[in-house]
Amino acid sequence: MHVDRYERWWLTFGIAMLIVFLTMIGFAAIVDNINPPVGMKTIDPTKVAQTPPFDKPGARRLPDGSYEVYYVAHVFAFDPPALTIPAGSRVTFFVTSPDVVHGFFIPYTDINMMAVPGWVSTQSHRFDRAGEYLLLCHEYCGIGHQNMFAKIEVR
Ligand SMILES: [Cu+2]
Repeated sequence: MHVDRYERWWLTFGIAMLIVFLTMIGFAAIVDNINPPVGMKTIDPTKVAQTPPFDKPGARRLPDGSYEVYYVAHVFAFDPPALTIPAGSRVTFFVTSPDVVHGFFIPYTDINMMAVPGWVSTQSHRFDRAGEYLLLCHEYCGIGHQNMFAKIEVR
């Protein structure tokens, strides 16, 4: 079978790029420990309001001084709408949604998640800097999306 010289170059280039990208993904997965979420908790989205601990959203202080915060993201608000935590606290956020997909983003932190019906998303952050943080929905969720935010006060 005859393969044109330029076609052979492009084939070689394409296969080389594929190897480069797969190597980069493998490197990120192993060295930087970047992996797709596994073992995520599930929840019945029609029963979020009756399912502990999402039946009483808010913060719980753990014996080691860290916090667990349970948030329900729904059209078009976060529950709880306001939260106060002491500076220096490590906070683990648990988020779910009873209706549509929402975003869960706190600027100037590493908290950036999706609130997906049926799933519980989790991420942790240590709030060393005191101040008022904004919690935003950054996933278009409907006509009131631009009003969907909450406040976290760290003091
Ligand atoms: Cu939204």
